[in-house]
Amino acid sequence: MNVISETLQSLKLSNCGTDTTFFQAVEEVLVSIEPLLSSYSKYQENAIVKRLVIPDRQIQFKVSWLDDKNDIQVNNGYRIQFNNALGPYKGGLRFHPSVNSGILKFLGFEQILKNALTGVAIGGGKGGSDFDPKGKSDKEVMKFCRAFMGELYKHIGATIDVPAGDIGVGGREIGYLYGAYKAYTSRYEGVLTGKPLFFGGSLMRTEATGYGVIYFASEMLKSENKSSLEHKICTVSGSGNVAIYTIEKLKQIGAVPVTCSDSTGFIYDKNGIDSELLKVLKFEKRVGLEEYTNIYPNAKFTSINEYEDGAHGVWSIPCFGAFPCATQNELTLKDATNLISNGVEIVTEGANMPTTQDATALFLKEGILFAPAKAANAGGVAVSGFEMSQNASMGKWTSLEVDLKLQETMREISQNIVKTANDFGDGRNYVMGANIAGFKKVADAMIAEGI
Ligand code: NDP
Ligand code: 2IT
Repeated sequence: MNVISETLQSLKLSNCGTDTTFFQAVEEVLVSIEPLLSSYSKYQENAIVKRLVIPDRQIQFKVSWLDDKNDIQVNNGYRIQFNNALGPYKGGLRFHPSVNSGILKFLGFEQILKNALTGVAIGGGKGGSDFDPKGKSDKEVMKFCRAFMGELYKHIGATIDVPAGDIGVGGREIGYLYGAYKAYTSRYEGVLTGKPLFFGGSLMRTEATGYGVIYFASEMLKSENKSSLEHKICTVSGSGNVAIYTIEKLKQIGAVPVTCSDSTGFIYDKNGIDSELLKVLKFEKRVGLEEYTNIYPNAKFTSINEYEDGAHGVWSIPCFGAFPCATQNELTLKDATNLISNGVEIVTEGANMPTTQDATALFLKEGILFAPAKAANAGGVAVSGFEMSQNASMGKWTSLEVDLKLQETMREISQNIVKTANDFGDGRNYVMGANIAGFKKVADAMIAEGI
């Protein structure tokens, strides 16, 4: 279809060199919404595709801060306010040396459709910095956060744009960022989510993304009349917020998660990964995964230097369910081939776009159940939306209330996707179902709001 190829062509031409992941995310969406675009002319008449792929605004700023030696350090800061048709811009902040505007555009674009699927009134955005929290003291992280917020506070607000965490940004960073926002503005409002519990955080926000991933996978298995995850061997990548609570929920429902990974390598523990130990290693000690074997000498650590060319060690372990929860493009065609030949039955994306395009295509072709990130990991931002509601009403929901609402949200997302995919002729294609359902909601709001 013309509008799809024209849009992809113009994005390719305007690519500033860092936009490969953004292009990948847009291409995946546009190709899969083709059946919707050819059924309804209103989306083309209102130029929705062209309007959706360009952010409302991209803010880039300098962050200068003093390290512990009193030397001046300088980083880049960003906030991409992508689309607010459905509500205030909403999406995480990523602190990682790989951050650039292209990565944040990919994440911001995905966030628009993900947030639409949650049913909460939130638009899409993303931000962050190339600052690396690794190896920095608490004071350095605090000083960086204060300097970063020194510019960001001018652009955000509880009804304008509400950032949260992502890679490298957890409770510690959100606490410092919130303190800085308050210092600059004198406002005590729900401007960030994922806050610590004693100043406006929601119970269950920490667990929400990982728990939601498992609720979604369980719904998917149920709607396919397949056996549940109980007693099944599962592989998980990552060892941060999303991975840890994915592992924790897998264990709660009686599955056996046998792997986790980080940027140094992966752990295989056939008795099941100890998620409590991961919390200590990653959130308190902030060390590499090899230390896991100090406590569990029978677990095996494999360094990334030992990985097969083009593959990632975790995905060589036979499993029923695979849960990529680390970062983008961490599950390649070679990994998908390994997983399929080892009998994988369900792949659920906890990270954002962890599966490469050719690997996704292979899973779909081979009939493997495949849950795309914008649906499967939407529980995190959904509970962020619940945190915004609690802040706005100055209320506090119990863990049980939040957990039940999270389960209901993941069930509704799954049912909406299956219905949409069925309406467009392929009920098992959750990628198409998620993209069409998310796109349609945002596009209809954009049309109703005019230009
Ligand atoms: P964390 O920073 O808590 O953990 C990230 C994990 O991934 C760490 O184990 C880290 O290893 C590993 N990792 C990061 N980058 C790389 C890399 N380039 N190569 C290998 N390993 C890497 O982040 P989260 O758990 O919050 O985020 C993980 C994924 O989930 C991301 O894609 C994020 O966008 C997505 N997500 C997060 C949500 C949330 O609520 N936090 C919500 C929805 C999606 P190491 O410890 O060595 O750095
Ligand atoms: O990718 C994501 O959905 C997140 N990092 C969470 C965003 C949020 O606003 O809670």
